[in-house]
Amino acid sequence: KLIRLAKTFKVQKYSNGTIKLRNPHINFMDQDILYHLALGSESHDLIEMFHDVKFVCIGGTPKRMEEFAYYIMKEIDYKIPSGTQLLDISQFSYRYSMYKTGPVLSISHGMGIPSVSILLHEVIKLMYHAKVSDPIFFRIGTCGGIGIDGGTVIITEEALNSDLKSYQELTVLGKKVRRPGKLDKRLCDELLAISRETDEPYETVSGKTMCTDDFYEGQGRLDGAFCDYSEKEKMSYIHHLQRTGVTNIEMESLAFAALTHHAGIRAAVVCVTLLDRMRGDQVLAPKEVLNEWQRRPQKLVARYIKKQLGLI
Ligand code: R2B
Ligand code: URA
Repeated sequence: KLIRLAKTFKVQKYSNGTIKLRNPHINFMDQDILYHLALGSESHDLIEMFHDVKFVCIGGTPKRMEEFAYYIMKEIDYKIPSGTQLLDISQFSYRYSMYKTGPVLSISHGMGIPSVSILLHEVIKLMYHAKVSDPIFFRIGTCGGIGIDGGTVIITEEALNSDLKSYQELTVLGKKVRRPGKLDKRLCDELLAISRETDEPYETVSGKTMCTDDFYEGQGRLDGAFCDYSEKEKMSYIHHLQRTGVTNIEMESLAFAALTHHAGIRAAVVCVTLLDRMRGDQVLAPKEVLNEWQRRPQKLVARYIKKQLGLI
């Protein structure tokens, strides 16, 4: 079985680290339009534009990912001509935003599994068309903590669905297909080790992340438009999650883990908690505090990238 697994894993990449698409149809197409990125394999020279990418960082909002692009630009000392700005490469898709800062792509993914799945299909194909070698993917995001203070950074060990199973189940041609919500263990450990090198006034931990299809009832909140359970029932559910080893809840990690794993791409999910779900449901921290918290996953990933580039 191990040999079979190893073989399956091997076929996902060529020996130079470029991605081997698990789709025989793409090669027979005249052109592949990456519709939601506003890019195409014939309309754009994707190799020229993207072949030097090493890190793909995705996160929920266009604004946060624009800020990350400028932040990483400063951190890796990447220069653009003075008086110029970074360009939103996907601006005419009116769906996602994408910025390129040297070897780092910074892309917004919207909210929820459908949105991040569409993006990942196209970004994985982009890596293939551009002949990118061994890219590493990060999701830098936000989440709710389970018995964990707001402002804590959590690195996902594995992503679980709402039934606490470690796979994503999707329906393909009317049949159920399961893909494991696996993330790169070594990358998770490296990120944890890096977090311990600095003396930040907040904790960075790792744990299991439950990924849901809804922010309100799907995460057991009492403050949605609908709620058919009591506070006691909610709390007993949250305690059950904690006993199962769930440290946080968000809405994209499962598809992110399943699709990158299926493509043979090393990947990590780094999220900051906006609140402790043991204590409440509403996100109450002031805007400035939330903004500072949201920079914490970015800091950790930037430090990893700088190390990989030999800058520190
Ligand atoms: C975290 O925050 C969003 C919901 O507020 C969702 O995209 C997620 O995973
Ligand atoms: N994102 C989520 O999905 N849930 C939270 O509680 C906070 C952010």
